[in-house]
Amino acid sequence: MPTRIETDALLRRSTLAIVMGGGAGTRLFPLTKDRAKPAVPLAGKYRLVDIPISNCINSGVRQVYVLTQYNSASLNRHIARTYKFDQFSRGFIEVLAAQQTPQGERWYQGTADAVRQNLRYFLEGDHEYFLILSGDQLYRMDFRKVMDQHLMSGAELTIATLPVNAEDATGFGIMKADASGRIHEFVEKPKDPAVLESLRMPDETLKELGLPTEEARYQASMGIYVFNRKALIESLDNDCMDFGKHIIPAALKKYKVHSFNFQGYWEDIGTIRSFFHANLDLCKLVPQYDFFDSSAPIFTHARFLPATKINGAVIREALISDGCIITDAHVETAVIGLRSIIETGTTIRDTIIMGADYYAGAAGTDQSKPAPGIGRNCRIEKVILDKNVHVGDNVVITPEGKPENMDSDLFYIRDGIVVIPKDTVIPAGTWI
Ligand code: ADQ
Ligand code: ADP
Repeated sequence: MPTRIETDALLRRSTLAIVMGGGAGTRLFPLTKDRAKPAVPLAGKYRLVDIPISNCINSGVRQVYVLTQYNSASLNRHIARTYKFDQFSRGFIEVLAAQQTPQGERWYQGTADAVRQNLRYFLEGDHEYFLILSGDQLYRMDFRKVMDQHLMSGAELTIATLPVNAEDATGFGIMKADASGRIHEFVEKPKDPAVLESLRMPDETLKELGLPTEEARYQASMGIYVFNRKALIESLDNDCMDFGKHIIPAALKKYKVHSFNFQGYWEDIGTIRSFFHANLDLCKLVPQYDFFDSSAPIFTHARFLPATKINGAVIREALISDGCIITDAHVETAVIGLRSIIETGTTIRDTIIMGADYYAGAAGTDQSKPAPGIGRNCRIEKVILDKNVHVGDNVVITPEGKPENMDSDLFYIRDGIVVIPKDTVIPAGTWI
């Protein structure tokens, strides 16, 4: 077993983290309409990318690249303002956008392709370990434990895994490992029930993990990988596009590939539906994900906003971020983002309000445009209201009586959730 000091030193000096910040961005559309996926606001005051970066920092990994499909001002601004290391440390967090590469006319086509196209940057340093992370997951993981196990097992590639049920298994890379944790089979998103059955986790493993044996479980890839340098270089020396579909199955034949069994809350937040539910889960009496854990805090841009002002309201199970002004409103199961203004008589239920980047009349803003905020006597239910949206008085927004999915000028509906895109102005009296 490596000592704590040895593992810490390897994570600090010899490990480079690569956050996969998103491909085409269709699954979170329209939240990704005007911004790169890692910049999508989360839980009122964070952005998606804060989760993997905070996990890195809390685990001692301070050299991080974020790969994204295109550059967006909000992402660059967020990273530049939030993550600064002192000049004596070798730490950095940098965004690499597909559009900026010299061969820029060819966009990334898959996760492996995205890493391959930037390999020259990744290999510049003398890093021995490459930690590849997804950018759209809500979880807290101590990568020191992953690294301990990677070193102890002598693996050249370690994949973080968690047990899932049969229904979910078809959406993941599913593998079969032996008692030592070595993986011998890996099938990306198995659709064939016979194949799935053959990958079922043995009862002994379930017992070891303290899980009931009645229900079938499958060992699923979390899309989190630790590659040794040589294994990464060799694995990408081809035209394969995807880690899950191509690189991992091929690696099993050539390298020692082990699984790391993760235990804890983990949620994919890469679709409108999962993003919506994970945010609202944070409003519960005891949320599954703990933003209050000060031993491994989630970092974000420190904004120096005033405390929220509440001029009378009924608020039940809600997150209220900094800098809001709420007047005689009814708020139930809702995430209320930064600088939200909510006027008298308005009801907000099962909704995410992302807030605003500025207040009315702020210098440098377009004064002719109605200010962000929600007017009087509105009813807003099952909605994601993106940033800087103006909602006039007497507006109703609800998916009730509408199709599960639809597009219109002012809004989109995805999986029965209404999404109002950034900067939209909804005139007074509108019924959606
Ligand atoms: P998926 O999530 O379906 O499966 P994929 O679409 O390849 O895999 O995305 C993985 C991550 O990379 C996501 O965070 C995505 O946003 C990002 N990404 C995709 N294309 C990218 C690109 N061109 N540039 C930058 N980032 C990009 C994967 C594995 C499965 C595993 C699940 C777990 O393939 O085996 O079970 O993740 O969620
Ligand atoms: P945050 O991290 O607070 O979400 P952003 O970096 O997205 O912040 O934006 C916050 C700051 O950026 C604002 O204080 C403002 O100065 C500026 N800003 C961003 N978008 C706009 C906009 N549409 N109009 C005016 N200012 C903006």
